[in-house]
Amino acid sequence: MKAFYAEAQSRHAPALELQNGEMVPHAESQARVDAIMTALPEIIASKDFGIDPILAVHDRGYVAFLQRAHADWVAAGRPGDAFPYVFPVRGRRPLELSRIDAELGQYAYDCGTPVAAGTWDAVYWNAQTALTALDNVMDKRAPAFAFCRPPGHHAGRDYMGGYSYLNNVAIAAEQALAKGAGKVAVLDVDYHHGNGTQDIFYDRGDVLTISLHADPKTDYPFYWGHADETGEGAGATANLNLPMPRGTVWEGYRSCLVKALERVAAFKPDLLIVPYGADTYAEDPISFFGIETVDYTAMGRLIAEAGLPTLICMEGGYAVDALGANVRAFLAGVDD
Ligand code: SP5
Ligand code: ZN
Repeated sequence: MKAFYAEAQSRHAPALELQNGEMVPHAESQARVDAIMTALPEIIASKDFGIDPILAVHDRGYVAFLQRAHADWVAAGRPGDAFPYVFPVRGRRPLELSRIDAELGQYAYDCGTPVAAGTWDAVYWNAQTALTALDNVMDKRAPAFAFCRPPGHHAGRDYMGGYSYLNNVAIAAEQALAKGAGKVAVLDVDYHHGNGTQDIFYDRGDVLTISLHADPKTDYPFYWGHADETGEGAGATANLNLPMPRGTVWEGYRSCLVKALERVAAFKPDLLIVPYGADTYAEDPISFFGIETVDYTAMGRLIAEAGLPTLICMEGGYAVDALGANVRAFLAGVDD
């Protein structure tokens, strides 16, 4: 399968994140890149589609903030990466905010998603990677792998969180519609709920969003991903959440995936986008499912049986030692 990446994506290298009360080394590390690279036969460099496809999804003010946040942080005399510490829980109404801390809180929802020196360059090219892989899928009608990194599925129209800054999957979905696809389905198989993608398309009938994930009653991101979130307006019924308990192994996961694929088939999309996270893996250090490496091949195969043009975008997966094997196993299943 063709795989796409842009070198600039490696410029995002945050040092630390806040996890359960401690500043710890950032789980979304360059070591993940090295691990996945070894699993991919040939990497094709991404093309530049410009800023417009990004602005078709994301708020202009948010994008401008991402571009200057780290410079503003440095100008304020701060060390390291730009971190929020105060959040507008009473509502994010438009305010003329100038202090970097106020803006960080306005645009972030957690303390795991710092803005580092190279973050903007990295996420700009990350989106280009998704767009290049999409171009390949639409052109060749063969599946493609966008080696997106950092992840994207937690990022909303105007917010960052969950290691995500720009929503690569949403940018690709919107571009596919602009290029003539009538309907797009997103099938998110990362361990965590794809809250950003859900929010972006919540009132849309042309994009079906499905997420299989750990129950938000016990797991991040807590405030989204519950089964009663089904969409609204034109998108009523076009969102499906399939939360599963901690400890879920392939057998239980598989029956949820079959349900999800039935919904995809009924929707009759022109394109399927799969945000793939290897953090469902049994040994993942921050997650609690029991999927094994061989199961990823079965997962990929089931998804391929949908018989749709398919774009796979990388999301999470933090067991670095097994990450290459897990990605390879999944892609092998899709390619079978
Ligand atoms: C893309 C993606 O996978 N983002 C995940 C972001 C999760 N951030 C919070 C994780 C908290 C995990 N706490 C469990 C610690 C176990 N020692
Ligand atoms: Zn995840």
